[in-house]
Amino acid sequence: RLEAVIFDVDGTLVDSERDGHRVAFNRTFEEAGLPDHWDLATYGKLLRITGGNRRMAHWFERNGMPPAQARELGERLHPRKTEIMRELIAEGAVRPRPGVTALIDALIARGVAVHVATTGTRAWVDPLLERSFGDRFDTVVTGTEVTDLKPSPAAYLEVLRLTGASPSHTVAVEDSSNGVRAAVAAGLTCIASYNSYTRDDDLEGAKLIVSSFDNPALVGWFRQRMPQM
Ligand code: XBP
Ligand code: MG
Repeated sequence: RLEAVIFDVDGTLVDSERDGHRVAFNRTFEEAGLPDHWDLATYGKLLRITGGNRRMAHWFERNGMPPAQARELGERLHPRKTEIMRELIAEGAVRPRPGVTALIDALIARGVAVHVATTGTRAWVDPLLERSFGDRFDTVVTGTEVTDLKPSPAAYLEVLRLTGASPSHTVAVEDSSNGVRAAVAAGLTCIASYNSYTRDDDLEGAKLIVSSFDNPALVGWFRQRMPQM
C-alpha cells in the first residue's frame, strides 16, 4: 500500500532546465564578463553533473582551468545564478509539467503524503514550489541541507528520516538517470517520467518509464496502489 510519494523537482515537477537554469547560468556568465555560453545541446550534456556550482566548475576545468580555481569560480558565481533563477521563477518562466498537478492532487485526495527531494538550492526551490504547487508538499529536502548530491541517495534518505515513512510503502518520481539511481540506492521503488533532455538517459532502475504524466500506464499504476477511501 502506498503511503508517500517523493517527487524530484528539476525535470520532474517542472521543466526548469532549458528556460530556467540554463538561462540563469548564461546571464551569470555574461554579467561576469565571461565568454562562456551554454546552448541547448551543450547544456544537455552538462546535466549529468548535478548541482549548479559543480556543473560550472566541471565546465571551467574542462576548458583548461586548474581544478581549485574552477571550483572557486563556480562557487563564486553560484549565488548570482540562484538570484537570477529566482527572478525567472517570479516572471513565470518555469512551469509545472503537464499532468503532474492532477497526479499530486489525486494522491493527496487518497491520503497519500507528498514530499520533495531535490539537488537544487532552497533559495529558488521554495518560491518555485509555492508559486506552482501552493502548500501541497509536506516535507521538502534540498541540496542546501544535503550536500551529497544525486546520484547519492542522501536527499531521499533525509526525507525518509524526517517523515518516518517506510521505504517499502514509498515511491519516488524522477526524470533522469542520476535521479533514478539516487532513489533506488535509497531503497525506493522509482517511477520515471522523462523529458526532452532525459529521453536518452539510462532509466533502467525504474519500475515504470513513461514520457508524460498524462500517460494512462502511469495513471493506472498509481490508481492500483492508492489506498481506497
Ligand atoms: C538537478 C540539478 C540542479 C539544477 C541546478 O538535478 O542538477 O543542480 O540543474 O540547481 P535533479 P542549482 O533533478 O536530479 O535534482 O544551481 O541550485 O544547483
Ligand atoms: Mg531531475
